[in-house]
Amino acid sequence: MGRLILVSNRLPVTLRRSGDETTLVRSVGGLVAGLGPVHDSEDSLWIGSPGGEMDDIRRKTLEKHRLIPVPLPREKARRHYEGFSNGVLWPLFHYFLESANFDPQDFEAYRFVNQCFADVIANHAKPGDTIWVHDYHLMLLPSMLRQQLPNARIGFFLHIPFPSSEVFRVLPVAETILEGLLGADLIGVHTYDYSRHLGTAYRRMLGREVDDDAISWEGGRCHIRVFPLGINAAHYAELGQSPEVQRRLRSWTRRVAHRRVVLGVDRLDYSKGIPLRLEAYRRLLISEPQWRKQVLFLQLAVPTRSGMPQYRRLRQQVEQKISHINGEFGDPGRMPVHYLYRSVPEQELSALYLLADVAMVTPLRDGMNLVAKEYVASRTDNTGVLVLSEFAGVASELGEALSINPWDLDGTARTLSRALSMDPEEQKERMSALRHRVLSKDARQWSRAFLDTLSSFSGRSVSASTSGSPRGWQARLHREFAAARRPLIVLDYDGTLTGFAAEPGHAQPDTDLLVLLQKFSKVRGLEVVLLSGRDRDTLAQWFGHLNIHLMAEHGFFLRMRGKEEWNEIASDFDHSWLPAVEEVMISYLARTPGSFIERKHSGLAWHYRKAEPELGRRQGLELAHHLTESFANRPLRVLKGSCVVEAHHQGIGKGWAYRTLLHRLGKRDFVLAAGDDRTDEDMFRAVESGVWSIKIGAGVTAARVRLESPEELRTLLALALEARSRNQEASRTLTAVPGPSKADRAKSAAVTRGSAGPRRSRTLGKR
Ligand code: ADQ
Repeated sequence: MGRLILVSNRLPVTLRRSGDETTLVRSVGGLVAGLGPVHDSEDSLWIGSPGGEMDDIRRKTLEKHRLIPVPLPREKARRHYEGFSNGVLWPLFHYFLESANFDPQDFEAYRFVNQCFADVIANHAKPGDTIWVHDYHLMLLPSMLRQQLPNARIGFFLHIPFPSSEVFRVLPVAETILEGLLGADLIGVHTYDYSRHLGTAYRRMLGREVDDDAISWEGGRCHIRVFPLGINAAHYAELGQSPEVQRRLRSWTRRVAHRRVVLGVDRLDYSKGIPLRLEAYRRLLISEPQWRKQVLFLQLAVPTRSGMPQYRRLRQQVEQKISHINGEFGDPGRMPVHYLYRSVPEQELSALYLLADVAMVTPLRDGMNLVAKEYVASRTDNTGVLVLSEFAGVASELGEALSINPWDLDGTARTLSRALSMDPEEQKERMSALRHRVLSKDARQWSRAFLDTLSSFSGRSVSASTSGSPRGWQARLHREFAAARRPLIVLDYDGTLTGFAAEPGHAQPDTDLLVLLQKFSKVRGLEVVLLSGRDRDTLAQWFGHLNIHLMAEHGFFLRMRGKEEWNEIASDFDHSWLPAVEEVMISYLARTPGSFIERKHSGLAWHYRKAEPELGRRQGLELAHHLTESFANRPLRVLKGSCVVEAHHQGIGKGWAYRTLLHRLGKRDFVLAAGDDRTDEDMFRAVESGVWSIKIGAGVTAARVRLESPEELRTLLALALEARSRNQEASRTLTAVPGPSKADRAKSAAVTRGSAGPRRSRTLGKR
């Protein structure tokens, strides 16, 4: 078993030096709350920046706690943290578009810092280790790590929301960020919404197919899964009973003097919605004056990112708001808002959770929000009311809370009034249901679920197409083809046997190719199939004279070798969606000069090879997305190929065609299947292990091996043919050699026992 390497931007501690002594203080925040228990109980290392000067003493203190610092130059670290991470990604991912200020130099620093992390991790990682990267500060790291450690097990967890792709695409480097994450075997997020948004971004912005919540890429498969973070609920429940917490609770109870307590606990961040929460409270005090003397609003705010101007402004705004409310409704000695701007020890926090009749967790956006869960876990007597923003990730788990929209100030005020007046029976009913949920999933289970899922995915992720020396596999393929008795070769045409022409009609086969196919068609025992997306007439016109099988429209039609007629492989398909899809394609035709529609029996294809490349690419992504979403309930499949978007009957595809073909032709002892685009991926996924599936060109693939161009494939095929002729030549020579003596025969049988027939012939023939 390898170790777990946790990676986050900051180490979970701050170093304090007094005299000769260096001590560690654990930082506050959701990430530390979630991962702290994992680090405490696992054989793990935690790698992150120390957030200050480093020297030997500090380094050694950290190492004692299995903490490894990543040293960063100060200015780069600032640009990475304040510039890009918290000046762009944080606001954008929380839907504060106008607060995101993109500066290319900040992004360069972001890239630089991610690379520093990759280098330190690569120095510490050993084979078998699991690397678990956390959060938005390190979104390029998975792919950087994958380059340095191709076989590593890499997970990534995003603690903040992943926004709608409409918001995400505002980011000038959005595509780079998406590519950066692909190096992970598994990406975890808190909610289904975030996973859907991420999948849509891959589909729309990179044109990646996301199937089974996974994205295939050149080096493997990257899965997206939902893991809502839990807290150590049992700990909060126990903590509340401790004498220290009870003492603090008594002291607070005296101070609040019979008033009802409404509690807010947050990092002082604009995403947490503190000013709007205070305004909603103010409106309650205006509309229902009876609460003015009966309620205390206690806002606990922990300082955060205080070097950044937005955060300094927020602090001022919150403090002004509080003094207004206190000025408006307070009496000396009885203020309606009590404000604490500091981090408090967990015993204090626990006492406040026990004190509060109502907890207001009202962020404008929040990835999850652990305060809501901590409050619920603390309320062991099932009293108390949670008022919860519908824009917190945790809202999808805590349905029994009173839900609010934080922008609806009067609505929030009314809900707060309802919370303050809720009878104990209803409180109990809601709180016990909430507690049940929060207690059932804690931080340990969360990390276990993530790590178990990660280990089930990795290992399978590294595509065979990247392994082994090219020479090695080609020689093996040739040997196997030469020895096979019933081989099968399935070839796509455009992009596989020939390059692309601007007009599909101009891509006629050249003489060399026809001669090559002719030679193949004469090989005894061999079945050759041309499986193309093209229509029947074109294939018949170009290849009809050859003694090979033809499959048109991705296998919808089959023309067996030596026959004139085409057969429709399946005829009971629902065609009714065709006109509606055609209408959508026509609208894209009008908007994309140079594009055109190809009408086939099995579906429609919109080609944009001749369009302006960038426009064509964007329109292609959009059309594919449009069709996928709008026709989700119809029996059609949308595929993005190379400069083409196709819609055809569900179930039809080259994978299905391949299986049908095998069924008709019977078992084969050698199969080569070559193709270049997404439509061929269907076939690559359908083939059995042992089949030589060959991807032509760059890009996503499930194929076993890769060649760069149609020319390389033609060379491979020509050499395969030669190898087979040599082999047959050798067998003939063998038959012509005068029979060996009885003693020789016995000797050679002993040498070659167990090896395949033709191979034995060649060995003997050479002698
Ligand atoms: P945060 O934005 O930090 O986390 P949250 O999940 O609420 O938000 O965690 C805050 C943590 O800080 C809680 O454990 C809380 O107890 C503690 N805390 C807050 N104020 C404090 C104070 N004054 N003194 C001491 N402790 C205090 C990010 C995302 C969240 C996501 C987490 C975890 O923004 O949406 O839930 O990561 O993934």
